[in-house]
Amino acid sequence: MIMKLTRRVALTSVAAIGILASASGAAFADGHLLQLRLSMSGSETDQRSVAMAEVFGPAVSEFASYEPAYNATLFAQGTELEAISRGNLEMTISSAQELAQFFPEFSIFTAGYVHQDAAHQVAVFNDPLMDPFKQTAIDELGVRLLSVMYLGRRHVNLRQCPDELTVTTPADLDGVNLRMPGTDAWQFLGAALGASPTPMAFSEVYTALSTGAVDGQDNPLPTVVDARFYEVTCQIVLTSHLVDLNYVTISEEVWQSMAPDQQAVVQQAADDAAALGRERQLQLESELGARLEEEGLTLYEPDLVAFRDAVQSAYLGSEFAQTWPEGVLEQINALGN
Ligand code: KDO
Repeated sequence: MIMKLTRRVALTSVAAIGILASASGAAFADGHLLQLRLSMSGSETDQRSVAMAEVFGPAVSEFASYEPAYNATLFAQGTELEAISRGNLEMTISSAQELAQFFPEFSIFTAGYVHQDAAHQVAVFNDPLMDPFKQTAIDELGVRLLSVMYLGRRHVNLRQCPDELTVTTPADLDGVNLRMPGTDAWQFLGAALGASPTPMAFSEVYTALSTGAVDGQDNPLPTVVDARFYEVTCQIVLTSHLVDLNYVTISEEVWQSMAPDQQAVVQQAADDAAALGRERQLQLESELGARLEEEGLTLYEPDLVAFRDAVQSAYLGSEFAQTWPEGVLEQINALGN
């Protein structure tokens, strides 16, 4: 059963941050810098991190100190939104799957084979169809979605070599213990692919693959390289089952503590960082297949029609689909090719 998580914590006032912003927006009246800590489970070399550090941090530096924490060292994967809501964190790079824990209707953005590509993600995020979703996150959780970041096409990455297991259709994943991140929406996707999903934090995946605690994991090629999963796996089945995204998010209370021109700088900085990260991630995706083959992995496309049909029908018949606002799936589809 899908639980609608209610907002479990009341927003606390972020008194330390609520100091009056200057009229110029260049700095705060007392000269202090606004602390913007961003917690994420990705590494420092992940292109989303690099783009934020190269673009976002410098762009806001006149009035804010951008302080990223990588590899879930500040908050565990999946706990960041609640930390923002409680006033314990200012920013994160969140997934729709995590937002769906609070607001099940966000699961529409987690469904396999819905987003078509990076441009489609941007079109969806900037379309008025997103407005009620964004407003709900602000009103109910105190979290503002600033921009959409491209993570990439998720594929199935297995320890077994193709001579032990060749995957053509979802039926071939029957009994495969596939690590998926730990929320209902992620677990559903793993099951829709035909596998037996196991919830696990990103930081534990390398060890689990190397010991055989799981048979595989799913992530885009840049993540397979960045996290060195290629060292402990043998094949990548190019399912492209999810064109994955993250939202650059900020505490609404922090946002409201800023002057309008500071807000404009933060918004532009997030958009610019997302654009650079997207461009680089797309470039990496186009190059890394060859690199992974050099590392000894086998990459191949399965029967994509069989995967798409199975995954789409699993979603349409699910409790998730019942939470999707009327007509939004059609609007999303209309924004694609
Ligand atoms: C993962 O845990 O597999 C995932 O790819 C999920 C994403 O939403 C994102 O959180 C990502 O991990 C981390 O940022 C690590 O790259």
